[in-house]
Amino acid sequence: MLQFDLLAADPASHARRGRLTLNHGVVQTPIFMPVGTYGTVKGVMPRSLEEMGAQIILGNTFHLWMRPGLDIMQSFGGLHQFEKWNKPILTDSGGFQVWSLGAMRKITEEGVHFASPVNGDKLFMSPEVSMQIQTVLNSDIVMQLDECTPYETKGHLTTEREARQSMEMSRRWALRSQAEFQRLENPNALFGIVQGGMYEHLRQESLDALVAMDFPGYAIGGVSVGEPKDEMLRIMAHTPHRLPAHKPRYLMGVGTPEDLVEGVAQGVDMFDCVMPTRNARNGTLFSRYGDLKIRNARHKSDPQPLDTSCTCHACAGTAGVSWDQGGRGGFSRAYLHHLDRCGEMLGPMLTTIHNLHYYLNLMQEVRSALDTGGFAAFRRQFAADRARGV
Ligand code: PRF
Ligand code: ZN
Repeated sequence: MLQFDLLAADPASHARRGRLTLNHGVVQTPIFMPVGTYGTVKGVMPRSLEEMGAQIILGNTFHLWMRPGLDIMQSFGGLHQFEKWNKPILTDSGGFQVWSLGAMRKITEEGVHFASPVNGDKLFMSPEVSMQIQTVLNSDIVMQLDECTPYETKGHLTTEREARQSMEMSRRWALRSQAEFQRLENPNALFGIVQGGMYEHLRQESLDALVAMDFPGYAIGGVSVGEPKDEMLRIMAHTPHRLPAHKPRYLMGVGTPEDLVEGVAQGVDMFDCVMPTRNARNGTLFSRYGDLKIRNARHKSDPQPLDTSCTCHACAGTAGVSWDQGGRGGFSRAYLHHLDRCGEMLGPMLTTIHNLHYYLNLMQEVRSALDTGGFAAFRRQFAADRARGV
C-alpha cells in the first residue's frame, strides 16, 4: 500500500511538497531518512528518533539477512517489532551492499554469489531472494535488486558499453523483482531504481523502461559513487524531474546538506545517507552556520552549544529553546570536546542526535518554505547562513 499526494509545488524549480501514506504511517516530504543498517540507528533510541521528528528509517536487507538472520526476523513478525520502531521503514535491496564487498563476490545474470563476511559461508543473492527477505522484514518500502554501476571499472572510467550492460541487467532484475514481489503477495510498496551511470541517454532508457512497469515509486541509484561533484549535479539535474510527477522520487545515498537542498530543487522527495550519523561518530558536526570539527583544540573551553540556533537535546537541553533564542544551552562544545578526547560513549550519542536533528530540521524548514511559497528565499538564506561559519 502506498498513496502519494502532492500538496504544493515551487514555481521556480522542480521542488514539491508531498504526503506519502504507507502501511505504518504518513511521511511528509521532502524527507531525510536516517540509516539503521543493522536494525538500529547507531547509538540512538527509537524514542529519541521520534522526538527529533524522524518519520521513516532505513534498514538493510543484506546485513539483516547475515545477522540475526531470517528465522529470527520471521519469529518477530518483521523488523518493526524486532527493533521497536512502529513508523515506516524502507529497506535497501542488498545490491549496493553486496557490490561494496569488492573481491569477495561474483555478479552473474542470475544473481550475486559471495562469501559471507560473517562466517565465510557461500551465499547467493538474487532478485527473488531479496524480495523474499524484504517480505519477511515487512518493510513499508521495498527496493528492487539492482546493480549500482560504479564510476570507475577496473581502473578506468566506466564506458558507455559497460554502463549499458549494467543498466540493462538492473532492468531485467526490476522485472524479476516485481514478479516475485507480486507472487509473494507482499502488501507493501516496491520501488524501481534508475541506473545508467553518468550517461544521460542510458538513464533516460532505464527510466522509460521502469515507468512502463508502473512502480508506485522510483529511486535514482548510481549517484555519489565516487564521481566528481559536477557530474553528480549533472545527473541530479537530469533524472528526477523526468520521473512521473504523481509518484515519490528517492535519491539513494545522498548527501551533504547542500546536496539535499539542491536535490529538492531538482524534484527529489526522499533522501538517505550515512553522513549525519557516521560523521557524528568521527566528530564532524553540521550546523546552520557551517560544519565544525569537535576534535579541534579551539573548542576546548567553549561554553556555547554546537549550533547556537539548534533545538536538539544536545544543543538546547530538555527545554528545547536554542541559545540564540535566549535558551541557557544544553551541552557545551567544551564538554563534547572532552567526551571525544576521553572516548566516552555519550560523546557520539549526543553528536549523532545533533547531526540527525540538523538534517531532519533542515527538511522541516524546506517543507515549511514550500508550504508558504518561500522556497527560493529559503535557498538564498540557507546558502548565506552556511557560508557564515561557526
Ligand atoms: N542502489 C541501491 N542502493 C544504493 C545505491 C544504489 O545505486 C546507492 C548509490 N548512491 C546508495 N544506495 N540499491
Ligand atoms: Zn543540536
